[in-house]
Amino acid sequence: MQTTLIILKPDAVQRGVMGEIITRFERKGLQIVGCKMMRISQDLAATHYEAHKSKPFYDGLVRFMTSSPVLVMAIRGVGVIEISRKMMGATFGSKAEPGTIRGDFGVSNSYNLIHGSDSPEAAARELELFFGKDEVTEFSRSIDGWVYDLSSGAPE
Ligand code: 3AN
Repeated sequence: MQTTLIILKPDAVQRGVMGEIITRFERKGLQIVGCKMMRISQDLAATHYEAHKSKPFYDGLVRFMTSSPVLVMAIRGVGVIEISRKMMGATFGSKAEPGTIRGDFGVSNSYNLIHGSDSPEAAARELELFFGKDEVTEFSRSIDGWVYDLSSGAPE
């Protein structure tokens, strides 16, 4: 089991598509174990995107991410990092395949609706940045025996 950080960016919140995006994760069988709305501070945006500091799009990205509230989620599942990245689609809305979140909900290359951690190391770092310890709750779901084959003892 893995947990990843998903951010529904200001454009997803303002355009009123949070519910449709959350529904996709729920329908997939992934489990939301943390969820809150927040306004990202300059400091948090700078830390979160520090790897992109030298990029030409960095200032615009920080301005966008701090411009309006976001919805941050901790989402759990077997292989959730790879699965959620596939569900998000390519970085640019103009390039993302139909069927993906970015491919279905947007056309912009800057306003691309969603962030998802891209590795286990990034997920651990980003979850700690955005969530306090008691804000992510581990709980068992009665549907897990139908979402996963649990007959071997491990979810498959
Ligand atoms: P992804 O979110 O698909 O992992 P990254 O990690 O390459 O994409 O980039 C982080 C964020 O920076 C993206 N979500 C996107 O919002 C923004 N970004 C990346 N490349 C560009 C670009 N060329 N122009 C504008 N924004 C960009």
